[in-house]
Amino acid sequence: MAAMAAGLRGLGGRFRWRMPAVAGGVRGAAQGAVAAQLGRKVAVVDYVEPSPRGTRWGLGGTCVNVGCIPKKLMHQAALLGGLIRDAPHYGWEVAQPVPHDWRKMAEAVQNHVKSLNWGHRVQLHDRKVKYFNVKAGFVDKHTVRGVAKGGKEILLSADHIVIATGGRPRYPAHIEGALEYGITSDDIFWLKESPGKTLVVGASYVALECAGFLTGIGLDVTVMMRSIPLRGFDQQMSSLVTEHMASHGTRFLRGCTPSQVRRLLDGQLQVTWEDHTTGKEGTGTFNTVLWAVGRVPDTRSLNLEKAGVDTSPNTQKILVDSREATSVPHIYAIGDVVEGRPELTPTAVMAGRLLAQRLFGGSSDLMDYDKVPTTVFTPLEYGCVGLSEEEAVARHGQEHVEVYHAHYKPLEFTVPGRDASQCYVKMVCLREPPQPVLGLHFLGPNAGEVTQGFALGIKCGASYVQVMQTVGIHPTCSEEVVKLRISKRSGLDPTVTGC
Ligand code: FAD
Ligand code: NA7
Repeated sequence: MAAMAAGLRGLGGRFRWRMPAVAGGVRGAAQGAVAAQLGRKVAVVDYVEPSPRGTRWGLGGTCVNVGCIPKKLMHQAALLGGLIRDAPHYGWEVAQPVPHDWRKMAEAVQNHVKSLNWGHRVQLHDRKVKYFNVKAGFVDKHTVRGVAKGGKEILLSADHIVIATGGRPRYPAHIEGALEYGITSDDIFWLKESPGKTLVVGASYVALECAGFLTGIGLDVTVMMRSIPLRGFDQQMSSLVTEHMASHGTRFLRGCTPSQVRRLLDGQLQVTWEDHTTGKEGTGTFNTVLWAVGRVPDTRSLNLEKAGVDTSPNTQKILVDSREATSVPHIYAIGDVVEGRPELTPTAVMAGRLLAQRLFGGSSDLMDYDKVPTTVFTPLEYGCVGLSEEEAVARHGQEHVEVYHAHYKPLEFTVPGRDASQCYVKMVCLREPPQPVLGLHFLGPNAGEVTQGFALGIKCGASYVQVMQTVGIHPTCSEEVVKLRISKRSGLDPTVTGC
């Protein structure tokens, strides 16, 4: 949690802080830092409860320690494997196969994360934000108790409080052996030894990204998917993502759910599952079982009821209004802990910054959660902004939606003869001229970079006509977007034959 403080006095062996505001989690810290820049005294309260496997980490929250940063670096390690395989075609004399050393990769990634932990501390110090490494819970509407690892307590009181305590991976507690033998994304990036042959359970963002980089560094990886891949994303794109992964070595067990995990005498994990298509039971042995079956909001120790903060009965996430205010007007919540918000770092950061500016900077600007771009960092990256084709049709009706699309071959794939079957782009537009763009979906190399650029135009209300008036950069994959001439309705073949 982070706090904006206005004075400090001792209180019977404890410290009591009196502040204009208290915020929680690392986005609370960022928000606190902005508030500090706006002339407020700020303290940040952040505490990491070790994972059930005992993994712990430093300041910076999920993104820095067990999310975006280590994930993207391990994704990069996997991409490098592909480039090494391409290299001989470009004249590099690289003896194949090149072995991968998990220990070296993990150590390098972990060292970078530790440097970021330190950077966060320095930044808070430089901005005169007081940091407390304590677990926070409400005492009442204006007071938070923080308990340090050794049991020492502090009390923080404030006029405004911001909760940004994020979420943690969910364990399927009903599955025998799940908690005892499985790990989650809270552990994978901090393993000292290679996870070896891995079963990833789940088929969303975290599951496919982890399965992707583990396969990419040469491990035997199986994804157990109970229904569809990437729920909530465009389903045509999601199918192409898994098709690409399957053609590059990731195994998929579709329509299956695990029922038991046992440790065998040789240390391997035996997993039993139900195959809902055949009605039969299946078993397999793995070195590691990675649960990626969703995340739960981290509100366990907050004692929200003592402050009167309402949560959703279904998700236990905190309910807020458009100003990020909870049911208690001076208590705010931002980031993953909030109901209905995208679970993404930049939205949490921006929501926090805008909140600080509204509270202390005289601003009235609200966070706009519409047309937030994102990218799934699977081996072939999938970037998107705006509506999926399904959402567009549901909102506007099939008759009013025009979808332009193309299969394309990245130039860099040609020399090594890489298969580009899944490189695909589609733009979902309203049919009525000038055909405003409702959504852009891009599957291919550097999708994050491509999507970020187009997100600006789409956020500003760009139309299909304007995108077609945009001059491409040749030869890039991005230019495929400004060359989209074939609509699905036309029935023409969307295969682009090359530059
Ligand atoms: P968090 O970053 O989770 O921070 C909450 C902090 O509060 C934590 O440090 C926690 O320990 C602390 N805390 C909790 N309870 C208490 C308490 N009672 N007292 C004190 N402190 C407490 N997003 C992207 O945008 N791009 C990506 O590529 C991406 N990749 C991801 C990959 C993975 C594997 C995962 C798991 C997530 C990924 N995300 C990604 C999502 C992103 O990490 C989150 O959306 C983001 O971290 C949310 O920020 P937050 O501040 O809401 O919460
Ligand atoms: P998500 O997006 O909530 O996805 C959870 C996945 O796990 C999804 O594929 C589920 O399938 C599957 N699931 C859930 N419960 C089970 C059980 N019991 N057995 C098998 N499979 C299951 O969570 P993520 O962790 O991937 O991502 C959360 C956010 O973190 C994401 O938005 C990123 O921004 C970062 P379903 O589709 O429900 O059938």
